[in-house]
Amino acid sequence: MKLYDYYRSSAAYRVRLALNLKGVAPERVFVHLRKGVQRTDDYLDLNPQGLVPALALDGGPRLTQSLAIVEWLDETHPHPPLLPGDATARARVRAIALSIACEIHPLNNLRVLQYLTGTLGVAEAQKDGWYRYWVDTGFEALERQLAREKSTGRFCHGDTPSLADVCLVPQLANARRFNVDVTPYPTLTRIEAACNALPAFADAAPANQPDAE
Ligand SMILES: N[C@@H](CCC(=O)N[C@@H](CS)C(=O)NCC(=O)O)C(=O)O
Repeated sequence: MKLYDYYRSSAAYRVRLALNLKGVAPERVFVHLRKGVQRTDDYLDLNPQGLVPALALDGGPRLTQSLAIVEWLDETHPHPPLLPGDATARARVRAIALSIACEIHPLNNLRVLQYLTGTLGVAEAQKDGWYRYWVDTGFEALERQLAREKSTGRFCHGDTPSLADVCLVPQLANARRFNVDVTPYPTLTRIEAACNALPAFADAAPANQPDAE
């Protein structure tokens, strides 16, 4: 297995977390997003979307989209599970994960921010305002949800890490990089601290990757 990765990519960070939790260590290939390697013919041949992560499986198949990769890992390496056994609980965990992966992350992706400043000529300060606005909108809703729901435990769902935590921790790391004030989100940061106390989370952090700059 080969993971196409970039230390600062929060979508790749989700997959690194899931791999570490499962104890799976694929070969790593680093795709330098700031240098545009994701838009080269070689990489587009691997993933026509020009996004990381991608996971090339032995024998040929290539998986893309972080949540699809994490669910594939969960199905092929069931222990420890990243989704609960109960269908209603599974829907809750997926909803939390999707509230980050679909409602926050795509609006703040590198190519979106580059389109704002490059094509539309938006100033850096306005771009940063855009970034913070969409993070705050998503985090406010998630904080309200997690603070009031009884299924929230030490982690987003109960007392073991799940797909939801695998999405939350990278998004918080990304928010801090853009100087978002996370103090209004005490439940999210409490869960983040519980996650980061685990070696699987600490080892997947951007600063601890071989391609970190
Ligand atoms: N929905 C995709 C998002 C992947 C994605 O947006 N990756 C970013 C890094 S976090 C990327 O490769 N960006 C390259 C670019 O914007 O040019 C997933 O979950 O895998």
